[in-house]
Amino acid sequence: MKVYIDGRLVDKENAKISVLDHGLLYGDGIFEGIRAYNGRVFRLKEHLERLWSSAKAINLAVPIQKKEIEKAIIKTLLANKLSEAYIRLIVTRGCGDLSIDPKNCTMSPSLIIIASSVSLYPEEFYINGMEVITTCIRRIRQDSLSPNVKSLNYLNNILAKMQATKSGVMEAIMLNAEGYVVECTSDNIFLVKDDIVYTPSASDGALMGITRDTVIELAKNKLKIPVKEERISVYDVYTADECFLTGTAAEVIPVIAVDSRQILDGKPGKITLKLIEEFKSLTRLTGIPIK
Ligand code: PXG
Repeated sequence: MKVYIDGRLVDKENAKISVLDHGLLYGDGIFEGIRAYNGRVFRLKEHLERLWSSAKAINLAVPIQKKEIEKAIIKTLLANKLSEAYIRLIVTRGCGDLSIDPKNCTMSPSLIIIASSVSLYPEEFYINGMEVITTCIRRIRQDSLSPNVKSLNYLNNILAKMQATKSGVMEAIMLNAEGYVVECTSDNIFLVKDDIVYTPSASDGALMGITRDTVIELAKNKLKIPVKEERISVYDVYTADECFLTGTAAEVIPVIAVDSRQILDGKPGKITLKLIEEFKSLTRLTGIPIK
């Protein structure tokens, strides 16, 4: 595997950064998870815009221009001979000293691109659905840190993920400080009730996921189903007709049980399955071509 670091493609064994990089010392940095399908990078413009917004929010200067990052991603995919890939883009704060203040980070931020073939969940889950739990770990309040900053510090989501794993499932629903459903540890959440699609709104602290946006568009424009961005309670989840999760790594995945309660008859819902199909065909046909 070849990894891109600051303009160079190196073997993964040599893909190293300094122990004094604040990305490592404090989780001070940002990332994006992107996918390539069928030789095309899906929604690259949106991912780069979100990266730039994350950078702006934490006052970090991305070391190269968007067009250059696009070229670097393509170069990395070609070097690894990948046409279907999960791409991780990382920008660290850079090297400093042992104080949290980034003013001492005199070296420029590092840009890292890792591309590999990855599937987050077993194939079987996409056909038969998956079970999730509600975690007691709350999402960080958005008045402390916006969920839209995709920072290198994912500890609260990691704690929630660990709780899911300990409980024998692979994903957990996270609530905000008020106790309303926000999203999962690395996916957005959707419900279907009486042929209307619901998802938590930005004001409840959900990350404005790029897959979330794509699915909202597909539901509205392709399936002609209304979508409401609304406050959702755990009760709403338990009593929904359908539930599914979205994320770049997860794509669109049906949920069939939450906290040991079956969602309707415990099978992936009709609208969920249609959205999975629409998502699959869209991702194969759109995006920035690799060659
Ligand atoms: N919510 C959170 C908290 C996320 O971290 C999403 C929703 C989905 O957003 P997109 O734009 O990808 O549709 C994410 C996605 C992984 C992984 O390896 C994914 C994410 C973060 C960390 C790991 O699956 N982000």
